[in-house]
Amino acid sequence: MTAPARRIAHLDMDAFYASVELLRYPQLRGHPVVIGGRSIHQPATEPDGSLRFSRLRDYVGRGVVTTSTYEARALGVFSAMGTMKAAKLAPDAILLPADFDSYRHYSRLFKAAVATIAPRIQDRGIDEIYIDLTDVPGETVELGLRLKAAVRDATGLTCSIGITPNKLLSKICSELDKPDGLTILGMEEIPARIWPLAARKINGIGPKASEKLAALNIHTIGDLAQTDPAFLQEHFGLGYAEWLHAASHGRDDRPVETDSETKSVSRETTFERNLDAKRDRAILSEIFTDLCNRLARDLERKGLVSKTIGIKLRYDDFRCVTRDLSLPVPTADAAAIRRAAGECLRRAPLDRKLRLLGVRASTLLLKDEVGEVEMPVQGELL
Ligand code: TTP
Ligand code: MG
Ligand code: MG
Repeated sequence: MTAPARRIAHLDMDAFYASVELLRYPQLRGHPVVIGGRSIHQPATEPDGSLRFSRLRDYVGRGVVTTSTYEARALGVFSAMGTMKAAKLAPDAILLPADFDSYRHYSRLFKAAVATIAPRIQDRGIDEIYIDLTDVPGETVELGLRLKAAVRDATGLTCSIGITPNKLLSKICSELDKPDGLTILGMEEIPARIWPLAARKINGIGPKASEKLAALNIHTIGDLAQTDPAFLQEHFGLGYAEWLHAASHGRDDRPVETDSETKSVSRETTFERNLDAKRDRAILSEIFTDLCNRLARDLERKGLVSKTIGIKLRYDDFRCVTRDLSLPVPTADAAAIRRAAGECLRRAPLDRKLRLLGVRASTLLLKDEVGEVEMPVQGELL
C-alpha cells in the first residue's frame, strides 16, 4: 500500500544575481561582490576604456543587500543585511546595482537546460526548481552531475542540488554543500544528517516558529523529532504540530506540480482524535462533507472547475493512501465533489483508524474556458 520511493531533486543557483554579474564582469571573479546598489553604482568607463567599480564604502542610504558572492559572505555580508552595515564589514567589496532582465534571462536558460533532461519541473522562484526524477532513467549521482553540467553548459553558472525521496528533504539538502554541491540522501540517513540541523532549516519553520521552539528548548530537527507530538499540539495547535512532527521525520508527500498540468486545490484536516470508519461514521461524514463544501468554495472563488477529484487518508500509523476519480464533466459543485470523493473513499482501505482526511481537486480548468457544458444524462455519469 505504501507508494514506491520517489526521487525528487531541488536545484538552487549559487549566489544567483551576483554570479550573473560575474559573467558580465569576469575580472571580478574571486573578489567580494555585493548586489544592492542603485543606478549610480553602475561601473563607469574610464577614458582608457577600463571600468571603475563602486565600492561598498561609497554607499550612503537605507538599502539592503540583495545578495553577495561567497567571498563577500566570508566577510559576513549576507542577503537582507543593511548595505551600510555591510560596508563596515567589507568596505572594499565591489557594489553593483541589480539588473532583473538579465537574471530573468538566465533563469529561463537554466530551467530550459534542466527540461532537456527531466521534463517534470516545478518552478519555485527565479533561481530554484523542484525536479521529479522518479521516472528518469540513470543512477542518481550521474543524473545529478548531468543536471549540473547542463546548467553550466547553458549558462556558465553553478548550482547546488539535493536529491532525496521528497521536496522537504531535497530543499534542505540542496543547501548542505553550497556552492556547486550535490547532496543525495535516503530516509535512513535522516538521523545522522538531518537531525543535527537547526529546526529553522525546514522550509515552513519561519523565524517566529523557530523562536517559539527555542523557548521550549527545541533547537535542532532532532530535538523536534524527539518531542512528544501531544506536547507540540499544546503549543502549536493540531495541524501545525502534526506537520512539525512529520517534517522532523522527513515525511512529505507533496507532489512536484509542473506548470503544464494545472495545479491542484485541496483541503485537509487532522482529527482531534483518531477516527474509526465504522464507529465514527457520522462525524467522519460530516467532516468529509464540510471539506468538500470548502473545496467547492475555493474553486468557485478562483473561477476554476475540476475534472479530477481525489482523497487522501492518513492512518494511525502515519501511512498515507490517495485515490482519485476522473469526472465526465468538470465541476465546482459541492454535491458533485462530495459524490466523487465518496466514490474514492469506498475504494480505500478503511480497516485502520484515521488521523487525517483530505480532498483534492486537480486537472483544473478556468470555468470561463469550459463554457456551457452539456450535461450528460444520468446514466452516462456512471
Ligand atoms: P537565494 O537562492 O536565496 O540566494 P542566492 O542564490 O543569492 O545564494 P545561494 O547560493 O545561497 O542560493 O536567492 C536567489 C536570488 O534571489 C538572489 O541571488 C537574490 C534574490 N534575493 C533577494 O532579492 N532578496 C533576498 O532576501 C534573498 C535571500 C534573495
Ligand atoms: Mg540561490
Ligand atoms: Mg533560491
